[in-house]
Amino acid sequence: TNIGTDGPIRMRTSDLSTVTSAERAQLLHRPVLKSDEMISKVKPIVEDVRLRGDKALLELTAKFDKAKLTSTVIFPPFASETMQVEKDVREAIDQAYSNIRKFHKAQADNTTLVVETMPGVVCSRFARPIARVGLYVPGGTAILPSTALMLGIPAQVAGCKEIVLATPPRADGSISPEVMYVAHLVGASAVLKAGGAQAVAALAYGTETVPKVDKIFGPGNQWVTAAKMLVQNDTDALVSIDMPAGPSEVLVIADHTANPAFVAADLLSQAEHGVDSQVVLVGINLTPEHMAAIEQQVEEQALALSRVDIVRQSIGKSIIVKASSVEEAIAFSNDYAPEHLIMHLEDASAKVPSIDNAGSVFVGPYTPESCGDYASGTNHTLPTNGYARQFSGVNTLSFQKHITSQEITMSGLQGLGPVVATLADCEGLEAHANAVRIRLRAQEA
Ligand code: HSO
Ligand code: ZN
Repeated sequence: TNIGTDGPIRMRTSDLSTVTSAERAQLLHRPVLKSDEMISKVKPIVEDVRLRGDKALLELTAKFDKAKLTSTVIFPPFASETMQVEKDVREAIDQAYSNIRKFHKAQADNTTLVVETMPGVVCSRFARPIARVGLYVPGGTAILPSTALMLGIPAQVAGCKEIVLATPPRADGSISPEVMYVAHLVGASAVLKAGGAQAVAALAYGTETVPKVDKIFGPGNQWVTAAKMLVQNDTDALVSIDMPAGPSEVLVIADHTANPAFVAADLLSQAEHGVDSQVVLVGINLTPEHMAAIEQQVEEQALALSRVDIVRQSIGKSIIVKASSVEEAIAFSNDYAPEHLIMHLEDASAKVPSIDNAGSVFVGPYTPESCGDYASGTNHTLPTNGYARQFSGVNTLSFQKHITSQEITMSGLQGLGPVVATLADCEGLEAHANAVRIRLRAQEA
């Protein structure tokens, strides 16, 4: 196999012109997430935090994060020592903040939709922020201030009143200064020093010190994902979540114009996220030399990466799919519904209208996914696992909900009332019909 600590770093190849439909289905398939098993594992943790609050949270944080804390929540203003960031990093965060804010501010729904459906019958719809939101920023092998930006900015521009950012503390009990700096920028109302299922439980139920939230956002490992699914189904928690999450993915479509080094770099930027990362390359009529050049670039660039051991495993599980036309390649991608789709294609932007399913699309040779991951303006919290068929990535509307409203005039009711009374009679709901007829009779009198 390709999975080991040495040996070639290579992807498996399949050809769409020769695969059976069962093999094609297998190519589209993601590894099974053992969600039932994970839910039963997180259940006792979630219950513990629900019942024992802060005490449980502190014990679990000592156990899982090796951090001995006396309190788990910090409130603003955050001490400036906790957010000391190198100048170049601070400037980069500021530029990313500005771009992401611009794009997300433009998405906010500040309008009231008003439609007169019949004379005197006016229906409207307006948006309100979700009051209290919890943002989960993973810890683990990489610090992720970018995720704090991607979740915090839409919450801020949507006008959420309470923004609780949760992230696991380091063993010394601190939070990375970059994440603290972003918490400050996005106006977080509290930072919860906890991770995993225990953090999700604290956000869902609240504790003596942790504010309860209405919706929980953010990527995380299997524990976090399972905990989000569990609390979402608990009517006592009365909390919703952004979307189901799975390992991160990219699908790259490449034709004869594709630069092998660029394609390889894009595949590897996804592969380095974790051993479960899903990486797919769809090549359109690539010559054997072109394909070999890409594969060689993957290997060469991978060997120079500090995370080569992670990449070796994720690339080892990844696939190359040969297609014989752009249409065939895009049809495959639409069926796969990737989290990220990168198009290394001649006249790539002209092909975008045929994309039906993808979390976010990266068009042309100078648009690496990294730009969307960090700073161009789009969000990087995106549907994985094929959920791009029915889910959008996190956006400003994820932090708003809509209220509908209607106002009917006296003469409007004369027009609409009989319709409603007839339908109410038809459903056998007399009181409904009465609510209309009592008014119509009052008008006649
Ligand atoms: N590609 C990741 C997001 C990320 N990349 C964060 C770097 N930092 C999931 O969309
Ligand atoms: Zn990334």
